[in-house]
Amino acid sequence: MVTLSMHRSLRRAALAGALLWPAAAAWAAPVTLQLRNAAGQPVADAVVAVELRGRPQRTSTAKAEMSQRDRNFQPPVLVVQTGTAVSFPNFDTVRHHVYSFSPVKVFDIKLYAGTPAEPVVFDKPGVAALGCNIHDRMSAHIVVVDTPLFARTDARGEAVLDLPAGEHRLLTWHAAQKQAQQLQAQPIDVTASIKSLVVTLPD
Ligand SMILES: [Cu+2]
Repeated sequence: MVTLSMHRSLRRAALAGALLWPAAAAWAAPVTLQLRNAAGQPVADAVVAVELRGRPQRTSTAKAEMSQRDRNFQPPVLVVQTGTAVSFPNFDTVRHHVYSFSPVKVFDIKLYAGTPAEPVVFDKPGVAALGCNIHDRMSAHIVVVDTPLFARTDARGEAVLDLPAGEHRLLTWHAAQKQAQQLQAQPIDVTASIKSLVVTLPD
């Protein structure tokens, strides 16, 4: 027997389901991506990003930080969505002069202490190599992707992304690859039941 209150809650659930349907169509589940080089070894500090078919996604609100501490960039690799405003706080007592000559974003923050007032907006996808005019050995990369689905691999070469089932475009980047300023694309097929995927990185 269906009581009135059951009826109501069923109707509410149906209504909520209907409202949520567009999100449900892209129903996502966590998938562990295990990045390996050609020799089968795990690759740490690599970037993985997944573009859903034909849907480049930019942001106008995301913020991120590439800090300087102990005369090093932290993190060594920062991955952000296209449109992200990146600030460059300096936690050292010395001044830094951070720059990029990479076509994806050419910029130059002249000698500064503390946090420069204006963040740098990374408005094109690609890879920016950073340096410091004062400290030659300081280097880092900012990897910019047209998707909110991105991560950096941990010490075991793994990263977890919430992925909907389907055929997607997987983008990867790591510091040792031959084409230093280009993400590499390969197709991936995510099935509904998949929990992990081994990804072999191109050279
Ligand atoms: Cu410096």
